[in-house]
Amino acid sequence: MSGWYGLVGAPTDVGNVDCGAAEGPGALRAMGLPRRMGMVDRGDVRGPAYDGRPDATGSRSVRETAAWCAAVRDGVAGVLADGGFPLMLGGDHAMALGSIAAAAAHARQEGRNFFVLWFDAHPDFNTPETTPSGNTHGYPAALACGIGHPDLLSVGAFTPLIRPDRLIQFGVRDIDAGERANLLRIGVEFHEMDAVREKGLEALVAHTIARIQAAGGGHVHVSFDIDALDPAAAPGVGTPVSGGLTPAETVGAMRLLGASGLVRSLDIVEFAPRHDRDGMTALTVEQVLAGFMAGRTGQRALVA
Ligand code: B3U
Ligand code: MN
Ligand code: MN
Repeated sequence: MSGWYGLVGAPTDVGNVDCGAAEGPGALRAMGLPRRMGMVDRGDVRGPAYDGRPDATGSRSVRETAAWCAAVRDGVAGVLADGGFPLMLGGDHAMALGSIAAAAAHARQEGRNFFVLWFDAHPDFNTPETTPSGNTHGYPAALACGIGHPDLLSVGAFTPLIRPDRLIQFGVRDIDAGERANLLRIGVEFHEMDAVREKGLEALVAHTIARIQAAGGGHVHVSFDIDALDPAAAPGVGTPVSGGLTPAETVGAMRLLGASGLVRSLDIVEFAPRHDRDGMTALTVEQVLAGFMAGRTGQRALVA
């Protein structure tokens, strides 16, 4: 179990024009979060500026997204190679393609099953054929499952990076029609908010952990989009959707995930400080992270 957290910043909103997520890592550093939480700050990766001109598929900033994701992939791979626990701080959610490419390669190299748990108001399961916006932050989960723009699929050393039945989504509530068809066709398990309300987030996550353990465990990557949370608690995002997760249930679920000992890499994305109110979103992010870390420490104490 890796004892240190390696922060990899990806300050960009190349996946959604000027949504404000580029300012996320800098704002959290200015508030002292990485230091307070004892993280090793490996700095920011860099990449090209946003280009709003759509390509032949109608997608925007594909080349730029691919360059950023390759840099994120290498930054996250570096932390894993050095024996740390990578925390990728976005940036928009397109960056998850880079961290998942690194995590999937690491899992394969270590001979572990690979799972991704996706917390988000949006499934991010569009392809160039189904996107209503052309924004690449609507693509990464589909790309990880092997469908989408070829210039983005090539960020990973292999494709698909995840077996679609090993991607599980929680809290989704804003799903485009073509995107829903993609999810159903590919066979992704997605828990919409009505299911979360009915069964409880912690119960759903506990069930998922048990299922992964029954499958022999593995490397679980958690990709957490801040807009999974209800905007009342986390208004600092570019695309808020009402009716989301409460901080309390999210902290509980993250604590369970930490304590499972299965999670080996994490993304926190889409924090847009310019939309925050009185630092509420930053505080919620810190609570969610603290819950995860506390679960993990408890797990280590049990094992030791
Ligand atoms: N599904 C829409 C909107 C969206 C996706 N991710 C966010 N918004 N944050 C799209 O553009 O693909
Ligand atoms: Mn997302
Ligand atoms: Mn989202």
